[in-house]
Amino acid sequence: MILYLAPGACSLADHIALNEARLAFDQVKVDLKTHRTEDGHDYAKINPKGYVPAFALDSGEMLTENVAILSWIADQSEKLAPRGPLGRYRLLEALAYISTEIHKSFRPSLPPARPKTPKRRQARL
Ligand SMILES: N[C@@H](CCC(=O)N[C@@H](CS)C(=O)NCC(=O)O)C(=O)O
Repeated sequence: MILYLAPGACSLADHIALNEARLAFDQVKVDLKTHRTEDGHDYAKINPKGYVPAFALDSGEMLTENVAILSWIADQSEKLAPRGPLGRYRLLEALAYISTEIHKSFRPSLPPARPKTPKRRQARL
């Protein structure tokens, strides 16, 4: 498994959860400004959404979105998955709250996925 991450980004949550679940994984840093991986690959080909995290499973399938990746990790570990009939929904409740209500307040400090104005248009302004 490979976690694509960036220092100081929300991929830290997946990094912590993988360690808490004691799962073995490789990590590849992504430069969010150049959109290249530390090993020189074009990140757009790995995750066309352009942001981290992305998580490559051993099957070769790619998972994106923190809610999905963190849910997958929780499913691998009894320690992380809440129990009981509402356990799965409590997990989704917490992940949705963090992802939508808390994470959005950190977004302005991160570089945008793509320039807000197309480059050609910017040159004319
Ligand atoms: N919807 C995504 C958002 C991920 C996200 O916003 N990642 C930020 C880091 S915390 C990022 O990569 N920003 C750089 C960019 O958008 O190019 C998720 O919840 O996983």
